[in-house]
Amino acid sequence: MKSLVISLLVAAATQAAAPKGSIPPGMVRLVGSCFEMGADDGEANERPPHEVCVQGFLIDRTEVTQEAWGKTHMGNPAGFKCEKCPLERVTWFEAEQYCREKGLRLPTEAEWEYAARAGTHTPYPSGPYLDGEHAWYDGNSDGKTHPVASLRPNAWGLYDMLGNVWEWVNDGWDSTYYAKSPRQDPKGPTEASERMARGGSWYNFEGLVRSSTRIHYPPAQRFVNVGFRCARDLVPPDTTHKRTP
Ligand SMILES: [Ca+2]
Repeated sequence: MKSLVISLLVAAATQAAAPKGSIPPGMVRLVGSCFEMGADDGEANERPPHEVCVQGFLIDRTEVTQEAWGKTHMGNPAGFKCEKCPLERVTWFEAEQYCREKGLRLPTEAEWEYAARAGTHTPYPSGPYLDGEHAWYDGNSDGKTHPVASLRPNAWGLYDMLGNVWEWVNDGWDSTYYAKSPRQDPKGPTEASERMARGGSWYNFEGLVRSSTRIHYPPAQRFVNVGFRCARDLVPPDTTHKRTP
């Protein structure tokens, strides 16, 4: 527990030092750093844990809501209609298009896990166990999605990274990718028939609602527990790589 507390403090200090600038509303700027991606004690597809470094980037503070999506031309496919709740039943293609039309992009799988961990090395940002204060999962969701940011954020100010809805990321699925992933800004396999989603959802038990849990689906499929959030490169690039202890 002591090391977790230290990690959280270091992480918070690291991100607090991120220079301000023109950060778009609703986004958080994360400085670049290195971290251990994956886990030894999770599912086979989370192994091997491996060090990854990402450049600084911007990421949405919350999952994309139905209210935000409603301003587009694509209609609202959500199963749980609720303006402040995350959009779901969205395909990977639609999510990618939404981000792109806003000058954004889907986060890479590495960026997503870096943001979800917020400097922690434990299964959950809150430690070894999931608590009901940070994530909607089957133990507290009452079988539905909930308005974004209605629970507590992680140490870097990001809401619902775990739970509420799984989040499409840009990477494709390759069962051997973690064993050969580049250390610097991995972007996933160049060819893949399925896309990754991360973080677990309102429907899942706590064993799946972890920072390193990985799942993959055909990109044209819709699920009532899969949504997304967007990210963006920093301009100019932030190539700082401060190691998080
Ligand atoms: Ca989520």
